[in-house]
Parts: sequence; C-alpha cells; structure tokens
Amino acid sequence: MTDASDSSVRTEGLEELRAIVEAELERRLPPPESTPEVLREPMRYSLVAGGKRIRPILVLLACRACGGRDDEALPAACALEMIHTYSLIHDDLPAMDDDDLRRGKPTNHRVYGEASAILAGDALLTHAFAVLASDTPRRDRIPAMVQVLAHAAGPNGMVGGQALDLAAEGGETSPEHLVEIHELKTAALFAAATRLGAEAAGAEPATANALERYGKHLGLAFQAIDDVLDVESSSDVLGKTAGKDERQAKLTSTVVHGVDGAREEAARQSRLALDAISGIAGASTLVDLTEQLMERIA
Ligand code: GRG
Repeated sequence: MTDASDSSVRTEGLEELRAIVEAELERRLPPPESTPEVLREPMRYSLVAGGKRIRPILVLLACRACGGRDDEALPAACALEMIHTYSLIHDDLPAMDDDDLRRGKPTNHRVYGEASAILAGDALLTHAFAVLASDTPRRDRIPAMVQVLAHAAGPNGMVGGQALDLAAEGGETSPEHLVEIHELKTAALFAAATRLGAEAAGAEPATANALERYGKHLGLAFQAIDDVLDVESSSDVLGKTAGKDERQAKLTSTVVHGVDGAREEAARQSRLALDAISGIAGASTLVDLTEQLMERIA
C-alpha cells in the first residue's frame, strides 16, 4: 500500500493507479460460490471491460491528499466504479441510448440480452453499497459515505441527470439547463469520488468540502470535453459510438457553446477545480490529473 509520505506517488502514472483499481475490482465482485453464474458473468463482463477508471482513481488521490492510505479508500473506489458501470450498462439499453459498443466491446445487452443486462446493472448498484458498508476500514465514516454515494447516484444526482438528459432531447438549449444536467449526470459522481476519498481518510470538513468542490468542477470540465470528443473523435478511438449526440439531438456543450466554446468552458471549469484545492498541500497529483484530463483524446 502507498501512503501519502511516499514521494513516488508524485511520479506514479495513471497506469499504475489503474492497475491497483483493476485488481481490487476483480477481487470485490460477489463470490462465485454464492452468486448465480448467469448473473455474475454479465456483471464481471462490464466491470472488467477496461475504461479509464477516473472516478476510483479520484477516490484514491483525494484520500492520499488528506494523508490517508489506499486500503482506506479502495472499498469506496470500487463501489463508485460499480455504480458508474451499472449506469453505462443501463444507458446502453434499447430503451435508453440503444448502443452496440462500450469500452471497445459489444454492449452488455448485445452479449447477454436485455433482461440479463438490466439485472447485471441492478446487481452492481446494490453490491456497491455492500462493498462500501462491509469493507471500509474506518467504520465511523461509513454512514456518511453511504449517504454521499446514495445522494450522488440517485434522483438528486446521476439518475436525476439521466432523466433530464433524456427529456431534453430536441428541446430547450439554454446554458443554465445544460449545467443543471451536467451537474447531475456527470459531476455528481466526480464530486462524490473526491468527497469519499476525503471521508475515507477522516479529513476535516473544510478539506472534504474543498475536494468535493474540486470534483464537481472537474466533472463539468470532463463532460464538456466528452461532448467535444463525441463531435471530433471516432468510435475506434473512443471505444464507444462517436457522433451520437447530434443524431439523438442531445443537449450538449457543443450545441450550446460550439466546439471551441465547449473547450473554453472545460478550461474554465478546470481552473475552478484547481482553485478549490489550491490550499491542500497533498493535492499535487490531483493537479497533474486535471491537466492530463484536459488533454485527453479518448
Ligand atoms: C442509466 C441511471 C443511468 C444513468 C446513466 C452515466 C450515464 C448516466 C450515461 C452514460 C452516458 C454519458 C455521456 C454520461 C455522462 C458521463 C460520462 C462522460 C460517462 C462516460 O464516462 P467515462 O468516459 O467512461 O469515464 P469509461 O468507460 O472510461 O469508464
């Protein structure tokens, strides 16, 4: 395990952080002996399918920034990635975005059928809370962490954002409505990631609040870049279908601001993110991560 005083943290690349997360995700799937294989297999298919693992990496880095250890943050990191993965499985269903490609592979329902994909998503969502509540070492922080995760994933967070996103197709294009959707659909999980990392380390409220604010602005920047990449990149590079937002008449940053304006908005949000953590001495890796995410091509 790495602790915050280890100077190699500064130079550790995203690949190493990803490898830590990958190993833990596999380990924290429900056990094969007590889980129906017809359910475990589609859960595992999407969970270990790759992906950038940005949200769990944010949990780890926020925890380290507060002086915490990786083992304190890993249950929350895995729980968050399980919830994110469930959301992707359900988002790809025919009733929602009806997509064939995710993380460079056929979508869950294309491989296992719609019913199994719905159940795999349901099971990942529920199992996430079991992992968080059972495995988090700082037992006193668990109630607060469960609340953070539930709030970010539910009707006042990601699911609420998805509902507004679907309802906005072909409708009103105001910047205010766009921000409302992006805050819920994307930034809520990013803010939860950094808050959970802080809580896992037992951080003071002011530090946890600053990290949460960082996560929210980073999430808004991330979504603006995501909208640009949907226009400018290809399905091969992204590992998911490019150009879909326009075909589905989605309300995106590029619709509201244009491509250049969306990049400017991403830069503005990333500056706000960095401002939020400027007083946290251990946050230099989050500064590096912010810069890398602004330059991402996939
Ligand atoms: C179906 C409840 C429900 C929610 C769906 C996450 C989501 C809400 C929909 C997916 C579509 C989308 C564009 C969401 C915005 C958040 C986002 C950019 C997701 C993709 O996250 P990445 O790029 O994906 O981190 P990987 O595959 O790298 O993990």
